[in-house]
Amino acid sequence: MTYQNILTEVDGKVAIITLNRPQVLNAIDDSLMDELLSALQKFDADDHIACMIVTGSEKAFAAGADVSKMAKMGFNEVYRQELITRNWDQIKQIRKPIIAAVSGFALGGGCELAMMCDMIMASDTAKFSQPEIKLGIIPGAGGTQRLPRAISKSKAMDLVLTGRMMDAVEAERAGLVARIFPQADFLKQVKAVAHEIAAMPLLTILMAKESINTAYETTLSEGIHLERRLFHSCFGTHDQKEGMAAFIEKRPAKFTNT
Ligand code: CO8
Repeated sequence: MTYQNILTEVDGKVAIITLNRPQVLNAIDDSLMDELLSALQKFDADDHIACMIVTGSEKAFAAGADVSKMAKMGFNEVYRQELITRNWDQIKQIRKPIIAAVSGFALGGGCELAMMCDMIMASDTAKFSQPEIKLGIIPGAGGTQRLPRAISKSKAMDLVLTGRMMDAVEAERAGLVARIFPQADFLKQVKAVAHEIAAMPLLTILMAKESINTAYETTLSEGIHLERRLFHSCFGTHDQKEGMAAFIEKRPAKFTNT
């Protein structure tokens, strides 16, 4: 697939997908989402890749859904054709970790896209908001569901009902953002984290992601049951033997993803 709205790059075991609609601050439309999903699926199936980064420009991760396209839409077509959000749920099927590297604006659908990734790394310029209410709509790609889980009901209400922006420090304090890096070497720092993850045993990476994400979908006892089963499954991998032998022999582990 030739991409018009994203750029892709591979750096060792890390794939970087850059949203690329600079003229509209990476506003998200269906074709951008089609391409993003296609690239994520391609890297997920690629045995040479272990971790993915989704990023935007220095000014904007993504300034939300494309308002000029949405402004022309009516209830009949958006509802009947599942416009705007039709393929978002498929991102959940990606099994390898995805880091959202957010610099500048992550607004509306941009904030929701970042929250669909497995963790958010922010530059010190990042700004998050769900400004939909100012346009007469509510968040439509998980904002009202993932924000309360990430940052509490009270803070989610504050953001969704006022549409105000939250800076990187507030977002990190609230639990939305994992780490903040200075803008000057932001992507370099996020790539270093991605390489650190990618050096871990792949089967174990996949099991850890699956187990953590299950915490959002199920009861505590069912989640703990799944975790126990996956934990036991780790003992069937070569990399568990290697990781523990390397620890005992005081040498670096050589993982083979088996
Ligand atoms: N859609 C379309 N065009 C946009 C968008 C957008 N979301 N955001 C910015 N642009 C365009 C501007 O219209 C402008 O175009 P032009 O140069 O032709 O006038 C260009 O990008 C640059 O923007 P600004 O001149 O406004 O730049 P500023 O630095 O002055 O301001 C802001 C930056 C604060 C980000 C401002 O552009 C802004 O407020 N943007 C809109 C933010 C917004 O309301 N986002 C929420 C959209 S609704 C939504 O996301 C619903 C999600 C539903 C589910 C998810 C589906 C994908």
